[in-house]
Amino acid sequence: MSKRYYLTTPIYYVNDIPHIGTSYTTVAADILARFHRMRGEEVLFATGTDENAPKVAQAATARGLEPLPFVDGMAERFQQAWAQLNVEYDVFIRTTEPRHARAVQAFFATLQERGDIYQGPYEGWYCMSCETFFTEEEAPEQNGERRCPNEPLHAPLKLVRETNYFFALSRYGDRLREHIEAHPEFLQPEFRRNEVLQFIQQGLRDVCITRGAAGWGVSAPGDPSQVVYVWFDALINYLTLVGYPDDAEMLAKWWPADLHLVGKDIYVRFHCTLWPAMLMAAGLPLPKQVLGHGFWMSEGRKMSKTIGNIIEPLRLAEWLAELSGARGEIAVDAVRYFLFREMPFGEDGNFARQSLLQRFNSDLANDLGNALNRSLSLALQNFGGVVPPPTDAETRLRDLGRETHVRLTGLLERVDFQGALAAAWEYVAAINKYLDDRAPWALAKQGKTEELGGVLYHALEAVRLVSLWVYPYMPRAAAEIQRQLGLETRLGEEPWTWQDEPAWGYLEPGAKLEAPSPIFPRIERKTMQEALKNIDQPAAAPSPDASPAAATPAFPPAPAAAVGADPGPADAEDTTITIDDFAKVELRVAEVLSAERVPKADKLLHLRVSLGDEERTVLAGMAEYYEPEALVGRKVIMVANLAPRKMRGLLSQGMLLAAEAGGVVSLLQPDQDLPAGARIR
Ligand code: ME8
Repeated sequence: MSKRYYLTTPIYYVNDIPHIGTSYTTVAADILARFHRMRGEEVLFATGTDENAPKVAQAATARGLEPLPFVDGMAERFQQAWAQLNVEYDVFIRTTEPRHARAVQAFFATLQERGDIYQGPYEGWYCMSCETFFTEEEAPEQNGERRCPNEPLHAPLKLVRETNYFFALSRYGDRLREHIEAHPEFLQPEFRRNEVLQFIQQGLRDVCITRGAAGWGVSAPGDPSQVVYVWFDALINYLTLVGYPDDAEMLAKWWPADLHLVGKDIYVRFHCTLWPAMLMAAGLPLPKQVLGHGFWMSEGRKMSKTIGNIIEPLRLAEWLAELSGARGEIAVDAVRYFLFREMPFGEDGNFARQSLLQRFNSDLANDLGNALNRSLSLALQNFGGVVPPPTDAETRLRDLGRETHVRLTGLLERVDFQGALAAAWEYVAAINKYLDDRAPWALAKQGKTEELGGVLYHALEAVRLVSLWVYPYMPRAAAEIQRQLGLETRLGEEPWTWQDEPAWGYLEPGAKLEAPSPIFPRIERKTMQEALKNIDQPAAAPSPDASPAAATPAFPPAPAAAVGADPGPADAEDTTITIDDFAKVELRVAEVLSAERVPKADKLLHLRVSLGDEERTVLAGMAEYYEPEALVGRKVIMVANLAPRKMRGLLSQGMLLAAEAGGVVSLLQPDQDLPAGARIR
């Protein structure tokens, strides 16, 4: 019996279109599903849509539609997007399906029977965007209203007072903590597990799991006046998918799930506290692992419809295809590659188009593309387009390939997507270095045909190995590599497999090779510069291997005295400063409270910022790069001890820092939510 692997993504709210964020989790699951399938495991990869939420009904109303036709259309949109992103899930669930309503009601009834659901009066502050209740302490009143602690831009919280059903979550704190401590692999990564333990430590409150207003959603069993709270409903999808409550055999086959992949936003409260407690209450085993990943930010903020800074991966792939001339499906693969190469899975990252283009050129066109093109072209020129005969003398890439394969397997088992790609690219670099060192073009000139054949066979076989490693990330590109290696016909016979030790010598000497044609055509420098100039949103942090963008003051230009170091005319050559010089600059986190254009000044924005204990006015030359509204609420970095300067009748009391490269200007900001006024050192 083959090993089984059941993995899930969150089911997404259909009030939003699929974007980089939701695509990130879904593609992550696709990568893992492909990896496990390659290892011969029976995989169940599930995703779906969360359709019973009040905000979904609200979104339908806003479009003048009944909820059902609206969610039908949106669910289709998600399915299409995943297909276009080369995602191959096994099952898709929609929470409006009758099988799911049955599962929710059965689950609810079980908990009622077991005494963990009771009725009582409820009063709480509800954020519709998050579909979450907050206490008065979590959302203190400010200016006569309460705002969502997760995102102040969400609509003000609404007070809900009614008699509802409650789930006795408070009974499960100790058992949850014991389970988490006894199973270190259960909650990953470790730092997020600690957040969960802290959350439980504070004491868990019972959760209100129904709403009194009968309407959109699943009604409580035996009480049609109550609709089940969307989170209680949504989490149960993981059981509906595997046959709960009707198909005991299927449930026994697939439950518990091996992995729930989720973003950090729904990790602590929902997937690591509420859900495991619900399962304990129902007497069901807990999932083997819940993994919480970080967030892609856009313009330094979480991507969301409320903020209006959504990036759509398919639009991005179209843009990349247009700039490079790559086939559409290959550009999609390149975007998939980028998402997992650029940002460590557990952490947050700021999305930057510039980094995407740079990685496309350097990693895909140059490194991988070159390794394939050079080996293929030389084989074509010197061996009439067939696989040359190997020799026993060449072992370097074989040995390194085996070592890398074992390392990579371990990394993917630990869901280190970035680490696995880095390992693969170290090997790609080794292939290119091998070709440089062994200089097959020189061997050809010298007529050393046997040696030449050995070198080329070795390089081609190494590229084939890479195609297997990148297949989970870039399935179409990997297939194209294999096609050019002449393996297309053998694909059907020998599926993509991931053995414990990779076969070496798979390419058959004498088998036909295809003519090389660039899979990732290089983007011209000029095209890249033009494209970056024209983008409508500022690209942000450059990738680690890109040349660092210079930190430039946004405005006003720093008078020498303000940066502490007086360069002095004679010292023009020596631009170094001492640590004491640098210490004179007081850099602090500032929160933008308001922003507006300065009349008759095209470039200037008039900002009010908070430094925690005081407010300042800043005039920043950012009007060409940012809409004023997009800045409000942002935390930026400010030089706080700059001599004030009067401009346009206003006194500017500081300077914001921004990075600039290729005509793109991006404000610097801390990658954690720090309080306004925090010092930078
Ligand atoms: O929360 N970066 O659905 P949702 C990375 N329906 N991942 C992101 C992201 C970003 N900027 N934005 C979203 C819900 N995500 C519930 C889930 S599950 C039983 C119910 C991803 O549409 C990430 O996985 O708001 C996050 O957890 C999920 O989308 C939230 O999707």
